[in-house]
Amino acid sequence: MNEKSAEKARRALDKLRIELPSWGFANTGTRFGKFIQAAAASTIEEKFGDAAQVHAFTGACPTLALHVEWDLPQGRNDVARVEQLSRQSGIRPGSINPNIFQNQEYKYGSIGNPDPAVRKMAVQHILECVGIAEALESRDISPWFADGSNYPGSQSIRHRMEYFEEGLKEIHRALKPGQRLLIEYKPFEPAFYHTDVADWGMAYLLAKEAGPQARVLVDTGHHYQSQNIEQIVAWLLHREMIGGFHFNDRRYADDDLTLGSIDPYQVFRIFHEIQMYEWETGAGADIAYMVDQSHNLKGKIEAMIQTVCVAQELYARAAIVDYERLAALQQNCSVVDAEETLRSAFWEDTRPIVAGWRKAKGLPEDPLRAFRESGYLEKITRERREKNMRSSASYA
Ligand code: LRH
Ligand code: MN
Repeated sequence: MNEKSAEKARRALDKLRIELPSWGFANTGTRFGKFIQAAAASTIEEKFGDAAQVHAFTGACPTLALHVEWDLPQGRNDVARVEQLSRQSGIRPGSINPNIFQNQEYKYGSIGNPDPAVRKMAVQHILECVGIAEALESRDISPWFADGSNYPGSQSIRHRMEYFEEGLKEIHRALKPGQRLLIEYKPFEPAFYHTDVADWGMAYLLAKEAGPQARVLVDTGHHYQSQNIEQIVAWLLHREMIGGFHFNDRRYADDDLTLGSIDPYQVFRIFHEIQMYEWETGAGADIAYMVDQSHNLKGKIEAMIQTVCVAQELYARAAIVDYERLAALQQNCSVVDAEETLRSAFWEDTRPIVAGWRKAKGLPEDPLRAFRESGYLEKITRERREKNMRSSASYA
């Protein structure tokens, strides 16, 4: 790789920040159960501590996404505790994720529920999340709605749209200046006939309807197999309606596997669309890069370190694309040369550059190895084993 490209990669790495999900450090599973890890985090203290480890070894993830019911079960009353943990760990609270899918009342939906009392309850919870975000100086409130139905005819799809429009407008009215409402879409699961916010277009229209501080959140696992995700990203960039990503990887559905473990070229193509947009417009795309994974078999902290490293390597590859040349080749419809210009960047091994970037920042060149040699895992395993092994593994 020539020095010009290496410098472009280093500048891109200086910019890239990845937000980690608190729930990615906890024992999670599938509907067929979960395999308990003795070292997993189960308290907000442990989640901040583990996130601080990943940031200490990678230097790229200074914020932690919080899921309110799981991390702030007392709502606003837990804010002071979270602020204290943030000061202790050096990790800032990131996006605030409401939980409008777990409570029994949400059986037939949250803000899309035919029952106005349940809609009110869901909107109230999200309004409390807006308050928590303000108190924690977090910018983004990112609700995901499991709302939908399982059988044709069992719900009015159009009535539920109206409920969503009303609810999101009420929430948007409560946003403080600078705050953003990130609307996440998902085609199915847990609803298996229709999901109210099923794709980017529905999220886009609801965000536009809600107000100017609403954006769309793209979870890479929330797409049908044949969907062209980078084309969706290009649309949302073009319309300045993309707010953030939940990065993960999948072979089949919303598998929440580690980033780039199945299709690294997919992630590269997404980063390419963003960096070519930034090159062409000269404007930084205002995107929150977040991870949303559940590590059922891999060690939680190791999986996070892997994820951040892969994101850095792929983001650096997209940064070294010769955009001047590519734009000219696209204009001339030089198909093969344009493709080769993009692909040749993908085949560049950016790991030495990323390792050098870390070294220059006083970070370990190999974060995974440094973490393994740190003894942190052995320490938390001793501290947490007894508590974790007591927790239930079964689904039903
Ligand atoms: C839904 C989702 C959402 C989170 C949850 C943990 O599939 O992607 O972003 O709230 O996972
Ligand atoms: Mn998600």
